[in-house]
Amino acid sequence: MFNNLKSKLKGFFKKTPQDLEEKIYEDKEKPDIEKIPEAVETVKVEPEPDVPKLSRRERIKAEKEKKKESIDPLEADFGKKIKDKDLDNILDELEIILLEADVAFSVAEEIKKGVWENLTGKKYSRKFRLDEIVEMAVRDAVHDVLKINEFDFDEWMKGIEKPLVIMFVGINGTGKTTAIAKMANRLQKDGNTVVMAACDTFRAGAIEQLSVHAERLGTKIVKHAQDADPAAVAYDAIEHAKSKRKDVVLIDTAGRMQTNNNLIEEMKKIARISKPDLKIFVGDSLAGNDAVEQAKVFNDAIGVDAIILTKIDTDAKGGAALSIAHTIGKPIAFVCDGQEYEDIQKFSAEWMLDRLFD
Ligand SMILES: Nc1nc2c(ncn2[C@@H]2O[C@H](COP(=O)(O)OP(=O)(O)OP(=O)(O)O)[C@@H](O)[C@H]2O)c(=O)[nH]1
Ligand SMILES: [Mg+2]
Repeated sequence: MFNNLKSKLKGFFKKTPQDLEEKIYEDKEKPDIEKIPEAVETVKVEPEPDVPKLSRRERIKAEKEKKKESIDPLEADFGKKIKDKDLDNILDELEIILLEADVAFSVAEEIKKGVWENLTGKKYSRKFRLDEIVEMAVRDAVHDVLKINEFDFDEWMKGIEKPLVIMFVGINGTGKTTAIAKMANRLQKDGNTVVMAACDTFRAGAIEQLSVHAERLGTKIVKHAQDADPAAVAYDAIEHAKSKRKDVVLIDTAGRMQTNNNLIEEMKKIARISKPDLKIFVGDSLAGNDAVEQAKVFNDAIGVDAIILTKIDTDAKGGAALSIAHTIGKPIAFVCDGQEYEDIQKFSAEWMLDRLFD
């Protein structure tokens, strides 16, 4: 009797879900809701004949490998512990790379300290070497600094009431006047009307220099005589732009050392009168350690909004970008890479990272 029941049950388990369904309705029996899903499940889990069976050890190993893949290399909880001595050695090497790329010493030190604090005592996945882990962490730290408040000038422009006023500041000879000419060219090509304000009334020849660019580019320039009050020039340029419905006013200012208090005060006055929508600090990519002090003084005086880094075409690697951005926490809007009007590009953190490390 039991043998018969066993063979019936065998037959039942070999059936597919469709067979079962057909069978149930063929017999015109009321479907047993409790039994059907159970039966379907049993059919589904029948082992495939050609799947190799793993031993317990093999299964554990496979499971670990699977876990490894989904793990952050810096947070592996079953990896190798980072030894402070090894970490110090690798970080010293990376610091030299940063210094060779013109990153200011204080900034390189701070980045190193931050990475050390993040990694000390941590475990890391055996899939990586320690130097790879540390380089990844330094790259991340640098990337974070460069990405701070990413600044898309063209997007920013769309939201500002016209005429929008942009003031350029920085120490002597960093490329402010050239950057203004490049920006005028870029803005005009995008269909904007531009007014240049010749507010460097301090250096002999500065008004003439800007006038030459204005003439070449067909840009309106507002200028006064040498030694005139630069704030008054800025005011006139903005009034002109308002009355003639011009789109953008670009204010050129005299180069001034961060140590010259009189000229720093004069710059504050230009900013107070012209109320710029954007104050751009123009920094030389070769500035090195000095970049930190410059950026601090200009930022404290008028509140810098963005940075243009110039002369990136020289043999500078561009570490000044990192120093300035790290010191004042402001975004780098553009980099200038030559003396032609087209030599101005939007800044990209990824591009700078490759330049620094490769
Ligand atoms: N190679 C290179 N030279 C540049 C770049 N930008 C500016 N220059 C050159 O740097 C020199 C100084 O440029 P300016 O634009 O006069 O600098 P500035 O900041 O206005 O100078 P001051 O008004 O005296 O403070 C000029 O010879 C420019 O041609 C650049 O991106 N690359
Ligand atoms: Mg100038």
